Amino acid sequence: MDTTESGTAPPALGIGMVGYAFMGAAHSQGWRTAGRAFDLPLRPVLAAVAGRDPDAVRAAARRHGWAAAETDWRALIARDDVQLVDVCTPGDSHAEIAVAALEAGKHVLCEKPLANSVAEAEAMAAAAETAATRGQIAMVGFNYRRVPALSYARTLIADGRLGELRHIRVTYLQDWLVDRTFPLSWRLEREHAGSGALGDLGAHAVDLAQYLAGEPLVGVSALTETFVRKRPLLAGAAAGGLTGGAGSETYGQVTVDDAALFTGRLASGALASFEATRMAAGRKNALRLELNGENGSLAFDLERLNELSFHDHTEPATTAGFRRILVTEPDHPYLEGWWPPGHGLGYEHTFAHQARDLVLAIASGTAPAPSFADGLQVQRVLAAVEDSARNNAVYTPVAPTP
Ligand code: SOE
Repeated sequence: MDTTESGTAPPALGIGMVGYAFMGAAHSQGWRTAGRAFDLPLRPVLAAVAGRDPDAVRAAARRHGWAAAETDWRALIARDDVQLVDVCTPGDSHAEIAVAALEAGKHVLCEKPLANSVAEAEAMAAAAETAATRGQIAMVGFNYRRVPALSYARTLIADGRLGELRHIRVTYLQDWLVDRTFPLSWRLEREHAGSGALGDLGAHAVDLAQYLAGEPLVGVSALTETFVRKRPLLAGAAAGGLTGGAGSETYGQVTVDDAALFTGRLASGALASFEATRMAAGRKNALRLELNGENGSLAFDLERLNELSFHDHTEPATTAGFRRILVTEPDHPYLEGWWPPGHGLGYEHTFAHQARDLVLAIASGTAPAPSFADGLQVQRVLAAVEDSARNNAVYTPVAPTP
């Protein structure tokens, strides 16, 4: 819908997106649908997309509905019809693009993890803080906060339905790297991706744990591993996404982790455990969470994302137990924009919800969540995990006395 109930179109908010692979496609979908599903005070307009390859960026613009294509992200930022810059590039260019966009007076959405290092994330958070004094908004794209069931879980926890939290368990398992011949794409190179499963999947896990608990992690202890250390170099252009592209005969070094396992303590004293891997055969996008508190427990599985399991420990023990809440009621978060109860949402809707919330923050001038400061906090946890894994003291079992 391009008009309000009174028939006048809300003012346009021109979006310029940098990068157009998997995340670019997902963000495009979010920008295309947010203003149609939700009654927004500003109308997202897909003004221009930027990428280095002229033919590929023009094809992406056509496919995903962008009005124009640019081959230089600086030209995209400079456009008068772009008020918000959406950064969907690999992590090594997040800081440069986001800071330049903020300095040029634009609002910014940046994919997760915020950056490849704490130093970059600090610079981005500082730029966002300065820009906020000029009314600009900067948000980091932890889209899973916008799964209705997880948003609703946050409300239940904030309302005290779990009581004092004791445990948070998060596993995020994928399997697209099980195949040893999967080529050495940018996601496997530290200089481009910052880290491996840790930054790619562990960042979501950490953000969700902190978001749901409403408090930060204050300490971690970790193990990381790279199971396949050499992979074929890409024969041609990367296919983008998780499909790799053709590999050559020559092999190169994998410079990131394949898996990260860590424990953590939250500010309140609750204990958390995390597992992130792209090597769990059969697990496609298995982001699973469980939280246990004094008064109850909540569990969630991204592969069944319309559902939330809830156990209310204050109910009589004879009838208490985990029950399934179908999070598709009009009163559940974000559901007012979509289908009747039971008709279900999917992965792509989280990007429409993210776009909606960002537009609302811009229109009302309120601080966004997750902010760049939140992204920096996650980055600090990721760095602490890497430090811990590097320095980990390994205690061997005490040998039984004969
Ligand atoms: C790849 O592992 C990936 O696309 C992540 O980069 C995304 O953040 C996650 O949503 C799905 O998996």
